[in-house]
Amino acid sequence: MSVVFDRKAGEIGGDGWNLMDTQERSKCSGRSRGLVWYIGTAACLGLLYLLLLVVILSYVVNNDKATSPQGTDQLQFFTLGQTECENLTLQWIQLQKRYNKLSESTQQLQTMFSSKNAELDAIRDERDQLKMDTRNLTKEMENLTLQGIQLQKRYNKLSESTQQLQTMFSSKNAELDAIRDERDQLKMDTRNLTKEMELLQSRFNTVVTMRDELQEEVKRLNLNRTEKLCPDDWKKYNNKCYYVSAQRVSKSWDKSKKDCEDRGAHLAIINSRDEQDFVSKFYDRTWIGLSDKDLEGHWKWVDGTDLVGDGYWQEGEPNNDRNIEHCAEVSRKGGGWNDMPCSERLSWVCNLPL
Ligand code: 2F8
Ligand code: CA
Repeated sequence: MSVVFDRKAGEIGGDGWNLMDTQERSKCSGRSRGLVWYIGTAACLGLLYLLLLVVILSYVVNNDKATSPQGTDQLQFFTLGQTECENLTLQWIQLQKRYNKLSESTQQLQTMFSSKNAELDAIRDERDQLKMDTRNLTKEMENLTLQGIQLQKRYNKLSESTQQLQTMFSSKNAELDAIRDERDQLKMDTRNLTKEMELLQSRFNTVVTMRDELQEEVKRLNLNRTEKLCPDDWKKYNNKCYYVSAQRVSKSWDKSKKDCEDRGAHLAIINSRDEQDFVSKFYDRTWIGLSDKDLEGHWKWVDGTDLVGDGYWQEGEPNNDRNIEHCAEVSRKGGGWNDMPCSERLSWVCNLPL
């Protein structure tokens, strides 16, 4: 007898199984009903064998009544019945053994079935978990895809900006290179000019020395003369020589002072009304050698002597207008003095006693 396990239905089938009708099979279906079914089958088979035994015995009795003498017949019948009974007992024992084996197989199958069922449940759980994981992963993947798209957009924008910056950087670099070249050129020019200036300064110093020597020589020669003379283009007035700046040339007070000193004289020092009138007639406005640069209100001449007396100030002067007037000019307006900002550019007059 073979036994088959139907995984789908969870039922057990086989040769004995097929002996049952459909209704009985459905009654006996299911895991717990297998054992009952086998016991039922065995009982049915037992009953069948008993029935068969009764039928055979009755057949033998009837047949012997018709064919054989009475005493011999009874003995033969008994012998036959005993043999048949022994056969049936043997068959019953074999059937019992097969039933036991079948029970064992059923139990094993039952165990296997339970273990397989547990395995199946575990696999189902695993599958469900995997399904859930897959769903989560799909969602995550969708999110990541969205993020990826946004990231790509940002990357593209960043790339554009980088490119623009790169372009700007290149242009600035070129500009920087040009400026560097220019700077280097200017440095070289400055070096050359410095050298040239040093050369000119040295020449100028030589010329100044020569001029001073010549002026000394003129002074020495003049001392020996009975009639003292002023240099060419200078004016002589009351034992003083006067240099009057050229027309349309103007300088600040300090530069005018320096010019006079370079000529071996000083910015005009005025000691009398007569001299004041003489100086005021050359130009509308003229620097003279008087200032209060060192101390406000303390007027001094360029030779370091203080202004003695009231001087020849115009009315209301010196007024140190806007607190920036520290140098004196002669202006034709009344011919008197006025204090002015020293940076003002005016004509100037130098003088030098003979
Ligand atoms: O420019 C400065 C000058 O301005 C006037 O003269 C035009 C002032 N005179 C008066 O206020 C009367 C100067 O004092 C001044 O120096
Ligand atoms: Ca003034």
